[in-house]
Amino acid sequence: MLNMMKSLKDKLSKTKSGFIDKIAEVVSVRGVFDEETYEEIEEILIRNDTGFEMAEQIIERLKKELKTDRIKSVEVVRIYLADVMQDILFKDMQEDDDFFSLPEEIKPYVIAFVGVNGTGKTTTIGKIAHRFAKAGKKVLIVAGDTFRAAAIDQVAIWAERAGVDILRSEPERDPASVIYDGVAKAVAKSYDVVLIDTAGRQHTKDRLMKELAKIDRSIKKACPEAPHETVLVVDSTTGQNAISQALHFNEAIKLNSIALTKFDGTAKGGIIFNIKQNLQIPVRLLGVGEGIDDIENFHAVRFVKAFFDKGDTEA
Ligand SMILES: Nc1nc2c(ncn2[C@@H]2O[C@H](COP(=O)(O)OP(=O)(O)OP(=O)(O)O)[C@@H](O)[C@H]2O)c(=O)[nH]1
Ligand SMILES: [Mg+2]
Repeated sequence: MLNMMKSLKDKLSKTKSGFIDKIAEVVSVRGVFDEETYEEIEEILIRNDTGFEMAEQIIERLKKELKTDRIKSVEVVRIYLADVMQDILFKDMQEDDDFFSLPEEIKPYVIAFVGVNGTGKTTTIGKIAHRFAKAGKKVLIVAGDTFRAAAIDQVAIWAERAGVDILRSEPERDPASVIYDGVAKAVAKSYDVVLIDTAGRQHTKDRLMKELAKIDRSIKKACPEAPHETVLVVDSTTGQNAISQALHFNEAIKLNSIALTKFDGTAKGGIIFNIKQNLQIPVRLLGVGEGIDDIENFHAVRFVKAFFDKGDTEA
């Protein structure tokens, strides 16, 4: 656990320097907590994709907290800000939420991955497959991105790395029918988990959104209660657009959770607060690198700790 904490902290270092360190800088340069300082902090929050309303909410709470105390050091602000943000993220959330712990009675547990182009769907599936395989689960990846031959090869490489089975087809077959075959196979052969890869698609393209609804129907034909989880994979560097992606995808196929990828590469961590403010869909996974182990359950407390910790002490 300590090791994991440390690595998460390291991986968030870029995000921190674009966000928390800037706030600390403002506070130490200005030295006082006047309106202007608060405005500058608010601006940093907004620039980091927190969203206007969320930034206002954070500032308001910070003002309230700080007023009672009148302490004006950077360290104290760091602590208060961490508290306020943790509170906001933690609200209505189960801290022990574990994506990788599946209900025993559901077999196969079918998880579909959707999202716009290049967000990290295939990579995320590879990482998740590896986790489940390590836990002794019988995993089937379904190569439902039949659009490009290269996409099928890419997901096949991940299946091999993770040591799990894959159902693949010839390129350009109808994705809904390939996915039907995959889920039907998993039902027949008693797989524990099915991970369905889908082609990246723009949320504004009606035809592609309809295709997603068709995919959903064909999954249900093979397994009526499935998909048990539909994950929207969002690139954390996308900014505000993430919200509109989620709303559009959620209309085509009911989303259960969000995997926020490339969190290691963004200097703008605020999107996580923005999602909390604007969507009813929880972030359950964080992608923090390109390697097979670079995936984490999202825990508000751990996340905020990693985010705010100064680096020299163990979180
Ligand atoms: N740094 C970093 N890179 C990531 C992460 N997740 C994915 N990537 C990279 O993002 C790029 C796109 O990843 P893919 O998994 O191919 O994305 P995709 O959503 O399947 O793409 P399409 O199928 O084309 O829509 C690859 O270069 C991945 O290595 C992450 O958490 N961190
Ligand atoms: Mg892909």
